[in-house]
Amino acid sequence: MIPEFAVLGHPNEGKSSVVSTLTEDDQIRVSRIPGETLVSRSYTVAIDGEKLIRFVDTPGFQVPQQTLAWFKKYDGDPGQIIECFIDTFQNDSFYFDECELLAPLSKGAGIIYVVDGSRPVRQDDLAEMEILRLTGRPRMAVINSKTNTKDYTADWKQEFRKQFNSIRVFNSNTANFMDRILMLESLKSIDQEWEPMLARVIQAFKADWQKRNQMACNIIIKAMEASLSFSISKKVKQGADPEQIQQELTHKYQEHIKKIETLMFKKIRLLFKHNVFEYQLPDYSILLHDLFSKQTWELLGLTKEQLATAGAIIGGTFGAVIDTAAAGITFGIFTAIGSVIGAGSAVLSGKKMLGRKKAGFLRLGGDITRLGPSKNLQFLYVLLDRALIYYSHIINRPHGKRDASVINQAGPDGKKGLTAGFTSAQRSVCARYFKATTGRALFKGFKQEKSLHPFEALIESILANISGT
Ligand SMILES: Nc1nc2c(ncn2[C@@H]2O[C@H](COP(=O)(O)OP(=O)(O)OP(=O)(O)O)[C@@H](O)[C@H]2O)c(=O)[nH]1
Ligand SMILES: [Mg+2]
Repeated sequence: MIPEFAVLGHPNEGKSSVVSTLTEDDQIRVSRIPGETLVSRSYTVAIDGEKLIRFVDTPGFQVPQQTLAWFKKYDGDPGQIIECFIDTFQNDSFYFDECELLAPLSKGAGIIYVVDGSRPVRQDDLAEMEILRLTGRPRMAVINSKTNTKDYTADWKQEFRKQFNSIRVFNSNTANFMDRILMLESLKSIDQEWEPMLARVIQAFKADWQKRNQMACNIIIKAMEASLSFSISKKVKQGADPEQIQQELTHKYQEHIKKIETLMFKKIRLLFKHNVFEYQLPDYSILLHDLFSKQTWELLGLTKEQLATAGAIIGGTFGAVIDTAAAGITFGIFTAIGSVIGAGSAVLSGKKMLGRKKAGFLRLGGDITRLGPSKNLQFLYVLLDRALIYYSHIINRPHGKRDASVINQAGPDGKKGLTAGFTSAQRSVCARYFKATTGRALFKGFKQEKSLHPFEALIESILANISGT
């Protein structure tokens, strides 16, 4: 036996949306048009195969006044009132929805009654509340305000105090993990019998969240490692146009890293169970800019001066330039992102490095140019900021929120990402990790492990912080 709650209410108040958010199930149909949910359907939350709690989505009340009239006249066993109602009307189409929505209660479900707090209380609502009281089932009222133009929360609360064991404001379009936990905490108080079971559910939810954060941390680190260490090389034929090679390599380099990032975003999205909908980023999001665009780098950390120099050299795109000033086919490192490292095949095969010129230059052995791994620590911060912004959007997006029109609310994207606020100790963790990761990409003997653990710990603590856990 697991705790089970039927989510009841008037049509179009947000019942399905509440169930969707509570169960993190984005397949549940939510619609602007009343009458979307026609039959009751249960949604079980299971973690690692263990079923923990069940919520039943139901159609809205259609004829509450008539139903209440019958309930008031009923003089049989109060414990049998729901069964008797269903027995009486199960073949009567007039009471079809009422039979459907009351059925889960006869099987022992508790009640979560959902109302839209942005509209006033009406007679039909009072009738619904009275019916629910007469069922005798443990019940909680939830105020889920659909708009913030008007607020009748106080009026609703006043009515609810007469009829419900617990009242909670829970917005299915803004609720995050902690709001869901608080909702479960409130459910504990509606019936003592459920208390231990719900305590267990809460504990399992928290452990699962922690596990997901660890997995998100791994996903982010894997992607960062792949991006930072990535390099691409090409044979240069005699008489080839260096500019064309540079463009080609830059394009390939950037496309590859963008792919890594896109895949990382997708993994995070799926980890947090946003399966059905491609997550639509808000209009203000930095993530709408290309990873390699000037806007991204400006917003996430490069100073005006750095940008000006970078822009002057490469005409507004970040990438790499071939150092034409050097004699022969020698390639220079451009520091904004990747770098063209003139590197001989000996270096690429990890054997012997050919003559190193001044800082940042590698003398080319003759026929191979290489772009990457990144030489710019800022690249790590840009990648990390974007990953954290995405994570933050995803974990703060409730599954029951479907309308694109309401997406544009204040969010985590500010000018400058989170890393701009890093302490010097945190920066040094990042710098060491960067050096080890990019270094290892070039020289096999380079040890990375020591720098990895502090970096992992740093990211894990940031994720816990962002999710308020
Ligand atoms: N802005 C906002 N819209 C909401 C909220 N909850 C629900 N909605 C919207 O209200 C409409 C109805 O939501 P549903 O969850 O389908 O409502 P329902 O009570 O299940 O409706 P029926 O199944 O028709 O009885 C949808 O357009 C939702 O997107 C909310 O908290 N905020
Ligand atoms: Mg519905």
